[in-house]
Amino acid sequence: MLVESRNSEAYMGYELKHTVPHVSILGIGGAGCNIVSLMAKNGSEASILALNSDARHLSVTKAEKRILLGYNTTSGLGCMGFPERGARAAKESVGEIAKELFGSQVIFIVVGLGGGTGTGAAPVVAEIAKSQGAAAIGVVTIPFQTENMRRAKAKEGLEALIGVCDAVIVVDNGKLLKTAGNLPLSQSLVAANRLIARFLRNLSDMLVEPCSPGFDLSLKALMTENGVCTFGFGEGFGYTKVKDSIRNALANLLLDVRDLRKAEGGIIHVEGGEDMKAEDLKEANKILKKIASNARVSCGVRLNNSMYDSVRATIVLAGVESPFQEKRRKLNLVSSWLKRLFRD
Ligand SMILES: Nc1nc2c(ncn2[C@@H]2O[C@H](COP(=O)(O)OP(=O)(O)OP(=O)(O)O)[C@@H](O)[C@H]2O)c(=O)[nH]1
Ligand SMILES: [Mg+2]
Repeated sequence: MLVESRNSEAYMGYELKHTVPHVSILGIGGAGCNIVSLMAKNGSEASILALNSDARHLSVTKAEKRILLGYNTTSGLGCMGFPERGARAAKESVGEIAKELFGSQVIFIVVGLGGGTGTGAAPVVAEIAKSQGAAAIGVVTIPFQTENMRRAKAKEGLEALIGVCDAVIVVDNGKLLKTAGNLPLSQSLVAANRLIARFLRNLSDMLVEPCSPGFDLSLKALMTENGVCTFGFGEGFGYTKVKDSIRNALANLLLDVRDLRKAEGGIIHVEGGEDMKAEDLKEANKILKKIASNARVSCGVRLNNSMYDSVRATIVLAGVESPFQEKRRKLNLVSSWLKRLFRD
């Protein structure tokens, strides 16, 4: 009897280990590396990797594993704004990238669109992730309004990524900087990067440590079915804390969304103390359902004993359309640009 129960314990341990997905978070290019640097050694279960064709920048990036992309293509000097070079550099390093990604089930690809390395390499890396059977989720910023030339490149890069990834979470750098607060420029970019790092940490923790029954499955379904996504954070205090945190998160979405009613899916993740009530969460669901009326909405909760009379909400909206990027079915989206890259 004892032997039998020991065996089933061991079996359960095996089962649990194999039902929790292994998550990798990859930063590519300057912005991607800056963001993942803030995540390395923060206690996250996810593997943190940094990829760049710029050797100097990579040398100051913090990550568990750093890969210099395409030395023969770029001599370690970066791609100087040319995505074609970024794609070539990534293809040169396919073997090393594939080896590092092996065994990951969910791969977040973090990139500032508009430059050479990240914009060009991200779709190639996403292809590698998909060929290994992983879910590939892009997490990208779009350039500031002032970066005129880069915005066109970013649009093409985004189309290419949508064509390969299961979902792409899009953040407008202009909105991100506003949300980060009124700080001197050097500090505000770091604060903005912290917001993305915090979001990634939340998201990967939600996948690894499910916070409500079935929530991880809804999260996976949402992340892998619905083209362009975006997110927002909100806080609330006192009697109306949950309601206010949802409203604030929706008011602070990090991408302009054309019509919230057209969103296909929504996730509310609420973190708060023991004073949170089940009624509050029903209310949260109702609010989001009212605003994004066509969305399938799921709600997850995390108890944080150090919080009282306040909550923090994260909202992810999936299948949205923004003025930057029209919504189109992703199967039709393998753009000519991507095909060109892969023909090279
Ligand atoms: N949020 C955020 N955006 C950044 C940061 N650095 C750059 N960006 C944005 O990302 C875009 C691409 O810049 P990089 O990431 O430096 O470009 P890259 O991928 O390294 O490409 P090359 O340097 O041309 O090889 C820029 O046009 C900015 O809009 C950063 O630290 N944080
Ligand atoms: Mg660079």
